[in-house]
Amino acid sequence: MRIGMMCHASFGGSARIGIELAIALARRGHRVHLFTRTTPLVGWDRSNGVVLHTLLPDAADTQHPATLHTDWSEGDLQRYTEDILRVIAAERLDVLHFHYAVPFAFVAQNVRRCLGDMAPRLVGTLHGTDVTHFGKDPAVAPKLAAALRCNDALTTVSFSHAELAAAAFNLSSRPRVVSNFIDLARFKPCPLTSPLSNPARPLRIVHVSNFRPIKDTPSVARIFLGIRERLEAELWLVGSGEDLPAVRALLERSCYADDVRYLGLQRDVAPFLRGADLLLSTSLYESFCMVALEAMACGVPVLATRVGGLQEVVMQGRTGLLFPLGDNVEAVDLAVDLLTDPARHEAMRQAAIRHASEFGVEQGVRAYAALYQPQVNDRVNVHAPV
Ligand code: GMT
Repeated sequence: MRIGMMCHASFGGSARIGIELAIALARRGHRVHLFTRTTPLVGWDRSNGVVLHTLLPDAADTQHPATLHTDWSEGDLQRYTEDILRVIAAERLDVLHFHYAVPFAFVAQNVRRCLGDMAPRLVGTLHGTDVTHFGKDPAVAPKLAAALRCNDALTTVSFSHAELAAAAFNLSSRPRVVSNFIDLARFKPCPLTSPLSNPARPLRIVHVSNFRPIKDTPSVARIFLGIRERLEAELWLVGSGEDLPAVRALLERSCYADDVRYLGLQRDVAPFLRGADLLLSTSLYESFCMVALEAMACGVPVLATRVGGLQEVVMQGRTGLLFPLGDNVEAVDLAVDLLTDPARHEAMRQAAIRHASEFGVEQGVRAYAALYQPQVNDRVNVHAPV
């Protein structure tokens, strides 16, 4: 097939899924065009077989790399749409698929407006704050809902997020669920023995995020300090973002400041996950939580808030432990119990590896490729006037 893919270029799960899907489809012999604002920051290699179309030179993007650039100017949107229309005409694209609705659902809507039924099959994937943030914004939500109705198929990454999306945009049916996927060749445990059986190093808790308020990273600090009062442990913080200075200040005021490592933004988080005993996620909401899946694939149990799609990604009590949002005391108790029980930790680690093996690239590619074929029943939204 001839496929166009739109996604953000920054760090972040939706960009990674869009880019990895594009590359995987190209490897399977499809002709794939990727449309991004600037060159993707993660996972991009010119020899990957995907044709990259960027709107701007890389130096023109001055936003923090962990931020999704959603507020495009009208001019940028128009030029991006025109570039895509040119490629559709020249290459006769069969499919145009976006990952993350803002601003790409509006581009798909423009394509529908220009080409009507001659448009390629339009597929949209909702990822997170495109629903939870923009779906609540009265200035954006109605327009976004109208744009989403232009798609032939709409998907999202978990059942709980599908429910939220249907309510936020008043959709006639829930988006289909296509789970996120990871490269299991990259996210794998090493060595295959429990890190807990290595007395030579302290227990290691890792947190990976973009340190936005939705990640509630001050709770990462508080939970770690609670654990540290009861156990020798260190905290690895991977990533960067607006709340990192406050988190750092909180940790540096404590007597365990020397037990924290600040590792910054990393293109490849696998080595940091692999060296950890526990992944800690304190998000107020996650539609999925890619890093939870990546950690499990590396043999690292997850301790996370019981929110959104995390309840589908982590098997409670088997591949990780979920605690009620805001109950940091419970989180500390759960962590200490697990980290002081090597047999239970090892069982959880093995279960996590097995469970994550069901989320390989092949599964994701197969599910999306099926959606690219026109089907009678999959029109979540019959075309409304645009
Ligand atoms: O929605 C966002 O805030 C950003 C988005 C992204 O591009 O990283 O994250 C969402 O999509 C990821 C990939 O599907 C999910 O793993 C994240 O859970 C989700 N974030 C939220 O729901 C807050």
